Amino acid sequence: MDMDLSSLRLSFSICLISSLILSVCILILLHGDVTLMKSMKFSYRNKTRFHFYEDTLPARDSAEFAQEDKRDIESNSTVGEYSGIDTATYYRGENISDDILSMKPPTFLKNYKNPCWYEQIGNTSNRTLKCLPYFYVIGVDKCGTTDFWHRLTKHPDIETPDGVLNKETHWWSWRRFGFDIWIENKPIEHFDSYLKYFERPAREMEKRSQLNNSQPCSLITGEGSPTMFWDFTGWDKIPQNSGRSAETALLTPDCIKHVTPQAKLIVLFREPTRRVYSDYLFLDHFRSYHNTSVQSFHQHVLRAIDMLRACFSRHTELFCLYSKQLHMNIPVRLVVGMYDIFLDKWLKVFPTEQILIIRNEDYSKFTLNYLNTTFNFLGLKPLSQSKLEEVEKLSRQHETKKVKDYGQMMNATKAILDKFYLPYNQKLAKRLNDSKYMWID
Ligand SMILES: *[C@@H]1O[C@H](CO)[C@@H](O)[C@H](O)[C@H]1NC(C)=O
Ligand SMILES: *[C@@H]1O[C@H](CO)[C@@H](O)[C@H](O)[C@H]1NC(C)=O
Ligand SMILES: *[C@@H]1O[C@H](CO)[C@@H](O)[C@H](O)[C@H]1NC(C)=O
Ligand SMILES: *[C@@H]1O[C@H](CO)[C@@H](O)[C@H](O)[C@H]1NC(C)=O
Ligand SMILES: *[C@@H]1O[C@H](CO)[C@@H](O)[C@H](O)[C@H]1NC(C)=O
Ligand SMILES: *[C@@H]1O[C@H](CO)[C@@H](O)[C@H](O)[C@H]1NC(C)=O
Ligand SMILES: *[C@@H]1O[C@H](CO)[C@@H](O)[C@H](O)[C@H]1NC(C)=O
Ligand SMILES: *[C@@H]1O[C@H](CO)[C@@H](O)[C@H](O)[C@H]1NC(C)=O
Ligand SMILES: *[C@@H]1O[C@H](CO)[C@@H](O)[C@H](O)[C@H]1NC(C)=O
Ligand SMILES: CC(=O)N[C@H]1CO[C@H](CO)[C@@H](O)[C@@H]1O
Repeated sequence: MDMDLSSLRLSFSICLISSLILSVCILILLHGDVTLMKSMKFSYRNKTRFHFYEDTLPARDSAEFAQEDKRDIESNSTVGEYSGIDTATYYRGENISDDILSMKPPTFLKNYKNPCWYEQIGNTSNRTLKCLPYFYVIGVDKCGTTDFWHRLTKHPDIETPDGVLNKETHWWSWRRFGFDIWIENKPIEHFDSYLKYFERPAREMEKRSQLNNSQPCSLITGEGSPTMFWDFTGWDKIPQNSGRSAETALLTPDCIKHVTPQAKLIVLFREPTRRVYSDYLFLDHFRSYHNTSVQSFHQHVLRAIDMLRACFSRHTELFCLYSKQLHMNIPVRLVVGMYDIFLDKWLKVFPTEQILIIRNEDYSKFTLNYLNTTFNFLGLKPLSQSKLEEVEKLSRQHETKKVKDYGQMMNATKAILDKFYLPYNQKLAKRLNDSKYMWID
């Protein structure tokens, strides 16, 4: 057990290095954007934002695509532009979150399994292949997503994105709103910056497609930002939510469904009391003070529960769970383990066939089977038994010795947390019709 809880120090080092590299990349990207912004502002005012290729025929070869593109330019076609809606929808180059729900969704090329389209460069016949994720590992933090991702992406038909650990962008939950961990006012990352995470996979797909253009390209890409599942604290920055309450708000699932209706989602859950302790120890790395102990955990759990109760007494449950202010101040991320509440939001938008739910405890025990299940879920070709075993034997990722360093949480803390999570676990077990989500095994 505690599979994502050993060798965390190593992971921290990797994280640190990745963060450094990421920062440099962001700087480079931002710098690169300066020129883009100027020309894009022009386009934006003229309401000729992206050009999306409208593909209506089955797999065609590149020469035909080029022909079609030329025709579109010559006829001044507006086919595939973002948004027919008059309100400003795509604030490229401005420090305002993009209005995803007003964008005209891209029309995807039929000869790529992954959602991809051609974007025209300026008014030339040059174009680049742009891609969005075919799948998302949406969460949850400290439920073993890094290990899962590491093994999953050993499949030869999966290309990893750029981003932290070649896994996380945190764009849907954080970066599109200018958020980061405990930060709420970074410069906004725009949709085109998000697409940059998938530039390399897109190039690989194009290469593979050109090698064998009689076959639809079977390469896919995805991302695994564990905050996606639960962090809806940017909800009030979504323009369609003005005048809406937290209960009726449109959230990340709605936005993803809007741009990629066929997206496949994978979520890993773990017994929430163990998860939140692991989370607390993990977050020590990001705090300005390092005062972490089983005692501080106990005190902080009590305070977190008080803060939640105080909020619930004044506001609705969802309002509190989506409150940026609460997330900025609460000393323990208790909210993350209230799985049922967030799962409800995803299931309201996506059909169950598009969501794969895995318990971390089961994945740890039957890694090979769950990987095989996931490959099937993603419509990937099955791997041979020997290849599966090879992937299974890879060393555990993101395990941490932290619990060993700090010791198990106190029994009193565990009792409080178990009691706190019980009703949410019950609801989850009922929703999924499976008592294993009570975590009494
Ligand atoms: C394309 O649009 C420009 C500017 O709106 C216009 O001057 C030109 O005639 C159009 N070309 C075609 C082929 O419609
Ligand atoms: C396309 O761009 C070139 C160079 O930027 C410019 O000279 C030309 O007029 C543009 N064509 C149209 C149709 O806008
Ligand atoms: C089109 O792309 C090629 C290769 O990236 C580049 O060399 C060329 O200058 C581009 N042409 C225009 C008109 O942008
Ligand atoms: C824009 O970005 C800066 C950080 O560079 C941030 O402080 C600011 O609050 C952001 N938002 C607006 C609307 O300016
Ligand atoms: C193209 O795909 C077909 C069918 O999967 C395969 O038989 C052929 O070897 C592939 N060609 C290349 C160059 O990969
Ligand atoms: C550190 O923890 C101890 C014991 O839990 C507490 O008394 C102290 O105030 C804490 N310091 C900070 C800066 O949180
Ligand atoms: C993996 O899934 C495939 C397709 O359902 C199945 O045929 C195969 O037996 C599975 N392999 C293992 C090791 O479970
Ligand atoms: C904590 O609980 C465990 C298992 O329930 C028990 O074995 C242990 O003695 C308890 N520790 C204390 C200090 O009560
Ligand atoms: C729930 O699961 C039980 C046992 O697996 C099954 O008999 C029952 O029909 C299921 N109910 C629903 C609503 O799916
Ligand atoms: C505000 C802006 O950039 N307007 C431009 C829109 O496009 C026309 C013709 O392409 C330009 O003349 C305008 O300057």
